[in-house]
Amino acid sequence: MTNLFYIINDHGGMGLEEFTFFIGTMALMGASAFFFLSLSQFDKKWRNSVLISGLITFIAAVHYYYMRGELGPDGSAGDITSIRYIDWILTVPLMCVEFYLLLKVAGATTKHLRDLIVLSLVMLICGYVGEAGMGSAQIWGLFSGVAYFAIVYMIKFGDLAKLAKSAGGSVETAHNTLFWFVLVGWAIYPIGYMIGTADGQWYSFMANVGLDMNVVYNIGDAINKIGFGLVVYAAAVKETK
Ligand SMILES: *C/C=C(C)/C=C/C=C(C)/C=C/C1=C(C)CCCC1(C)C
Repeated sequence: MTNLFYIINDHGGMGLEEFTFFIGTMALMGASAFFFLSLSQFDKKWRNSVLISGLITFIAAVHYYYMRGELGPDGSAGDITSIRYIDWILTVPLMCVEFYLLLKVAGATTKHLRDLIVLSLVMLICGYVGEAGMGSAQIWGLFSGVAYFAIVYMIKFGDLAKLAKSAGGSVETAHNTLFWFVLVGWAIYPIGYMIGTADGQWYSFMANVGLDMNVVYNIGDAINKIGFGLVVYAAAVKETK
C-alpha cells in the first residue's frame, strides 16, 4: 500500500496532517449546512442557539481551508498557528454564548457571559504566546491552564450550575453534557500543545507520541465543534415539541 491518503490534492501525496485538514473542512461544512437548514423547524427562542452552532462550524471550516493551504508541496508549513488561534478566538467565545443562551431563561446574565468570554480569551491569548514562541511554553501554558480550570469551575460549581439545576429538564441535561465536552473534549487541546512545544521542556517525551500537534487539534475541533452543536440541536428539538 502506498499512501492511504493518496487522494485529490495539488501535489501528488497527502499526509495524515493534510488529510485531517481536508476532511475537517468537509465535516465542518456539512455540519454547518445541517444546522442552518434545520433552523426554521425550531421555536424562535431556540433559533439563535442553533444558528450559533452553525456559525461555529462554518467559521472553523473557512479557517481549515486556509490552514490546509499553508502546507507546502514539500511538507513545509506556513503560519498555521496564527490562523488556528484566530479561529479559536472567534469560535470559543461563541461557545460561551451557547452556555449563556441555554441558561438565559433560567436567569443567566450578561455578567456570566462576560466572565466566560474573558476567561476563554485569557486561556487562548496565553496559549498563543506560548505556542508562537513569544515566551516560555510551559509558563504561558500554565497560565492558560489556570483560565481553563476557572471555566470548568464556573460551569460545574458556579452560578451556571445552579441555574441549570433550577431550569431542569432538557436544559439541565444539555448543560451537563456541554460541561463534559469542556472537561474531556477541551482537554485534548493541552495534549496537542504539549506535543507542539515539547522541545526542551519537562514534557519533551510528548514529542514521541507519534501524532502531530495539528492532527490532535483537528481531532479536538471535530469532536468539540460538531458535538457541541449537536447537543444544542438535540435540546432545541426536545424543547420545540
Ligand atoms: C473550537 C475550538 C476550541 C473548543 C478550542 C479550545 C481550546 C482550548 C481549550 C485550549 C486550551 C489550552 C490550554 C488549556 C493550555 C495550553 C494552551 C491551550 C490554548 C492549547
